[in-house]
Amino acid sequence: MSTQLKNLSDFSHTTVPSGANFKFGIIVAEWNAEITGALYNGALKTLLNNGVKEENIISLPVPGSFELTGGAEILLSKRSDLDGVICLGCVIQGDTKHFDFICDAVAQGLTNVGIKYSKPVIFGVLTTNNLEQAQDRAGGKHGNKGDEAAITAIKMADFAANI
Ligand code: DLZ
Repeated sequence: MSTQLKNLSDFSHTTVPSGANFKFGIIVAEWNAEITGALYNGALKTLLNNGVKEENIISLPVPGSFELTGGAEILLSKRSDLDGVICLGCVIQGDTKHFDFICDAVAQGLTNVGIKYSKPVIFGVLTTNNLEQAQDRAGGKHGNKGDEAAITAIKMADFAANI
């Protein structure tokens, strides 16, 4: 798909606004921790490199990707000062239907939370057939989905601020 054309960490084709005035939450799923840890490192570094102040970032773990929706909902209900939430996870296809249920639920759930709060809730979730595909997108040959999620959060927070 598109990762053959675009590296997830290459933003040379686009203008990224400053994140200096924004506050973000980062919620990280603990399942597939090697991958989600790499996504988190990428997202954090990218926020900081684009002007977001360290004290304006709150980072929280949840057990698995399924819990990202609840985590985002709880965080935004308690922290109305946040401009958006970056949700990071990795769901790897197994032998059961779990993959489909989790992916569908998280995609729909995060969409709903974003609409409810009128704030960017970013889907930084890798949904891959195997571990290698995840590694390729967590700092490997296709870049880092965490970087992409952080840039998307800044862009959407800027979008909201300029309405
Ligand atoms: C149960 C489960 C499975 C099988 N696979 C994954 C996965 O690949 N990635 C992930 O983030 N979480 C997985 N989980 C855990 C669920 O997200 C969730 O934490 C549990 O079903 C408990 O609600």
